[in-house]
Amino acid sequence: MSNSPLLDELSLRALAGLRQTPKRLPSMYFYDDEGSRLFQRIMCLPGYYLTEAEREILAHQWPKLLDAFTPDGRPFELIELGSGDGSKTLELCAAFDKTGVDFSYVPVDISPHALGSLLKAFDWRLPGLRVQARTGDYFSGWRQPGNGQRQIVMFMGSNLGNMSLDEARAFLKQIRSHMQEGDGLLLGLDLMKNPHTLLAAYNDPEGVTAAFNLNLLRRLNRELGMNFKLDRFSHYASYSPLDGTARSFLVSLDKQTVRSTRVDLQLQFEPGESIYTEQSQKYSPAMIQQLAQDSGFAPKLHLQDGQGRYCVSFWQAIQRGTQPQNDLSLTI
Ligand code: AVJ
Repeated sequence: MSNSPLLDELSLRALAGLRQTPKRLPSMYFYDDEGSRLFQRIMCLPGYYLTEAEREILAHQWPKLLDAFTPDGRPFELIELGSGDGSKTLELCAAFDKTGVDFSYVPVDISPHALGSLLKAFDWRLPGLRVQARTGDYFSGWRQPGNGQRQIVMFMGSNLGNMSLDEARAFLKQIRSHMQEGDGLLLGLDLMKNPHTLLAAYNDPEGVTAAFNLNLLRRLNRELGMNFKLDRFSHYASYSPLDGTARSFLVSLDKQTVRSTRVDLQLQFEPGESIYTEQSQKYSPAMIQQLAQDSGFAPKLHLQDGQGRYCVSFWQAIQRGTQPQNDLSLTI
């Protein structure tokens, strides 16, 4: 029962998290096949407004984005980190494409399966668009576009929210380090709002989010040889208006011991003890401004949906060491 040298990096991170106090799991661990299917269902839930709000912003306000991406009509490259199957970006690319602007699309994702579907859908709908899919790590294959094209990096779907503010800052700085001055970054970010609305998004009456959370235990049982009893844990979501953080937990309903047959791991749970499984950060306009400033960007556009629930924020990479031109204070 020693630690298998064959464990992949994600399993090792899961294992390390379970050994911490309090116990936790990396949010990437959600997305096995079943978890990805459950997340697709979450995006269709009436209470999970994020997907619909982001779609609305892109569908209604894309001309402002295009103008910010290429004020002079120069060709640009749109690189999307974590594109998935690209279904959310297809409409945006179709709208851009119709104007005749010259751009190419570079989706980057860890799932070759998702990128395969993406290529098919784009080829069907936008056969003239240059699409260059890249599988794997966000940063290892990064290259500059040819002949001085501006690069626009997209990180949508409130995915940044899974990171703590410190982690987000470090990640944004890493993105910045690959960009040239004047390049752009487009982020989809969820905004602070009525805590009841927020809680409902992470605690649906249909129980899909609970199933998504509990699927982590099923995965641990399968991949790490654990013996979690799924009915002895409960999904619990919380939101703190103080720091804008939604958190999800799996709470042990009894005193229990969980073991692995594959790795050296034995977990004790007291009644009410939890595994912290996810954070989903919500931002205020001031926090967004600060994040941009701390990571080498100047915010240029702040687009919200009609109900002010969600924002798509466009930042420009500024010269390192300069103070940003604070354009946003006027528009926020
Ligand atoms: C994919 C990280 C944006 O945090 O809102 C949805 C994942 N978790 N319901 C989010 C999620 C529970 C989602 N993100």
